[in-house]
Amino acid sequence: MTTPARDPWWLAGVAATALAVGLAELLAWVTGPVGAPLTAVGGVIVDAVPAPVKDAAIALFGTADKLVLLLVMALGLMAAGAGIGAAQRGNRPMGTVLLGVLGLLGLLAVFTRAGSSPADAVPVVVGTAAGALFLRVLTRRAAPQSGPGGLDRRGFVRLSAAVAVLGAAAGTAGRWAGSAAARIPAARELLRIPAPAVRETIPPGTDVGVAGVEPWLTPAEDFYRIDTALAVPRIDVADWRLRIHGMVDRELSLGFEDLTARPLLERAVTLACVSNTVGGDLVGNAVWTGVPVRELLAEAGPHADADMVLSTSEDGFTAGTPLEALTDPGRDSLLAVTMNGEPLPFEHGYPVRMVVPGLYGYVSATKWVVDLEVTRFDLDEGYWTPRGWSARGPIKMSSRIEVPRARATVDGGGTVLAGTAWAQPVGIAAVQVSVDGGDWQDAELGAVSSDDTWRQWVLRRPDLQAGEHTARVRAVDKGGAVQTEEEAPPAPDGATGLHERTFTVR
Ligand SMILES: Nc1nc2c(c(=O)[nH]1)N[C@H]1C(S)=C(S)[C@@H](COP(=O)(O)O)O[C@H]1N2
Ligand SMILES: [Mo]
Repeated sequence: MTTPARDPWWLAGVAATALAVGLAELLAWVTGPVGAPLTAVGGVIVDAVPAPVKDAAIALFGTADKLVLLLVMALGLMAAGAGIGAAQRGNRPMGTVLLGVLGLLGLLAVFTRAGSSPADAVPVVVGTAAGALFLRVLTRRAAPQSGPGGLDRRGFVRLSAAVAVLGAAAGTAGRWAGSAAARIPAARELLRIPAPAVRETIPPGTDVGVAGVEPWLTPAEDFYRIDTALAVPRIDVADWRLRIHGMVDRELSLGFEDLTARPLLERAVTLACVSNTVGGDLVGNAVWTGVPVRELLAEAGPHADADMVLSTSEDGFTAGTPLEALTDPGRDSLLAVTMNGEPLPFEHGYPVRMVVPGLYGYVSATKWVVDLEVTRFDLDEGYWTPRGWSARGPIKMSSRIEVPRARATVDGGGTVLAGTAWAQPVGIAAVQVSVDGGDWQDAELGAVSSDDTWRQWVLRRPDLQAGEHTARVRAVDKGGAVQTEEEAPPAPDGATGLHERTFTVR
């Protein structure tokens, strides 16, 4: 059986090829840029072209040289598609076979690229299969004996043209989205942020050296993450701007380089989430560098009757921070650009976030921050305030037992209790432990670089007898306040109560 000669099979071939390549480009947006066939084949061409030809192309087309290469490849693919269509007309499975060969060449190109993995085959394989399926469907329905469901010449042309346009649109969308998605992580890797003008001195002994206690400095990948973002914003530093406005004498607008050209301050600060329960893990300590917010506010000149700064993120989250927490010379509130020595991870606010010692994250730690509006608590409110959380959120003093683990069995004679306590920005003066309702005993404290971080503690109790024991912990801050044992849930302004652990001594 041959297909009717009246139909423009070259168009069907172009459509099948456009569908195959376009779908593959779209899928590569999901699976990663290495699997994009046009990029891979383009890379092979660029690698193969001799230097003088490359130089001539750049001289001729300038920065449009890549666009020209893409257009040339698109024209080449259309020619190949016309050939595939012609082959399908004359000798039915031949076009499908040629499309398969084209797909195989695409795959070979993908696997010559650096960093390719088996998953990068998916876009080309699925795209080629879709193109082949289209050819098969068209071949069946264009056959004269296919009956009522059959295609006449007009239907054949319409369907082919529609699929060709669909393929081209998918490819364009995939390349556009893929280039944006790949460019920004690459820019983050290459970002050079000046060294801080003022460094934090971290003394030895911040870690008390007990296995099982959270490290004093939390690695970024283990740092708790809380936000309302369904998709993590990916902001191009070149596009980032911060506007400072509202009740100020002078509005300010800064780009990323305007910000990092200022002297950067390095500070270790422990962040905590208001949703953290007593003994919970929505708390972490990192070293941040950034520009003190008070310096920018001083330039803007807040009005005397302002008492709040509403910070807004790129994705619309807002936090209302007391103005005095940002202008207080004794509290280094930062517009932070690094976390533990690296540009902020995307999840933690790249390229710029707020870090305010002593306030829960929901009223201060805006990630992906783009706007600071000086205002008043009686005029504006942050995202969580109308949702049942207090407008002001100072962090409540807390402490937890990390060792022994819950219901652990420990060897007698060497019982060690250890954990972490925090009371930023006042600072921890003492941590006390009571076992089985006995006297409160002072634990040994780890070193800290300031009062804005948590502090490790350890208490050795070799005297504990075999059997089950329950320990409770409480902190005392440098103002003399003792952590309350009164229990409160996280809402509306932070949990209270004492953490306890039950364990067995063998
Ligand atoms: N843009 C934005 N920033 C935000 C939030 C958010 O939902 N969106 N959540 C806040 C809350 S509730 C907390 S506890 C901290 C958590 O910061 P982290 O995810 O870096 O640990 O970010 C704050 N900043
Ligand atoms: Mo939070």
